[in-house]
Amino acid sequence: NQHKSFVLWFTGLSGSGKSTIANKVEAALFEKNKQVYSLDGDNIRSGINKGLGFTKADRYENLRRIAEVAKLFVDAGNITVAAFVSPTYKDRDLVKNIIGEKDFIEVFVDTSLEECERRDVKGLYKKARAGEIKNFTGIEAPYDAPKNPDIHIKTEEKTVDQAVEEILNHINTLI
Ligand code: GGZ
Repeated sequence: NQHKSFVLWFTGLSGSGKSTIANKVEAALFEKNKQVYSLDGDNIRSGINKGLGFTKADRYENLRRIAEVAKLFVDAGNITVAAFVSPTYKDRDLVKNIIGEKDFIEVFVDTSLEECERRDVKGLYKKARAGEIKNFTGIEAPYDAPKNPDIHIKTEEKTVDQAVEEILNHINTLI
C-alpha cells in the first residue's frame, strides 16, 4: 500500500455533481486497496462545523477547518477526497496554502449554473430564487470559476464514469 498521500479537492456549484463524482473516485480507490477517506458536508457541517452558515466569513472558516483536517488525514497517509463548493479564489488559495501546494490537486466540476438550476436535484435553486435561502452560490453569492485547475471536468460533455476515469488517469502515477 505504498502510495503518495494527497488531497483531491473538488470545487463547483451546488448540484454540479461534485459528491457523485467524488464518491465514485473514493470507491474506485478503495477497490484498489488504497487508504482513502472522504470529507463532505455530511460529516463536516453536521459535526466540527456545526453552527457555521453560508456568509462569506462562515464559508471561509468552514473551509479553513476542513483544510486543516484534510492536512491531518494526509499526514496520516490517506488519499483525501474533499467536495465543497469552495466558491472564491480566496477560499481556495487558503485551502491550498494550508494543505500545501504539492499535496493539493484541484478538481473543477464544471457544470453551468443553467444546468445546475435545471437539474435542481434538491430544490435549493428554486428556494434561492424565491428568497427562501440567502447567499446561495450562483444566485446571490459569487462562484469564481477556477482559471487553472489541475483537472477540469465538463460534466455536460461526459458521463460520471468518464469523469472518474479522467481523475484516476491523472493520479495514476501517484498511486
Ligand atoms: C450554497 C448552500 C447554501 C448556500 C445551503 N449556498 O447541493 P448541496 O446543498 O448538498 O451543497 C450545498 C452545500 C454547500 O456547503 P459547502 O460546505 O460545500 O459550502 S462552502 O464550501 O461554500 O462552505 C447546498 C447547501 O450546502 N447549501 N445553503 N447559501 N450552498
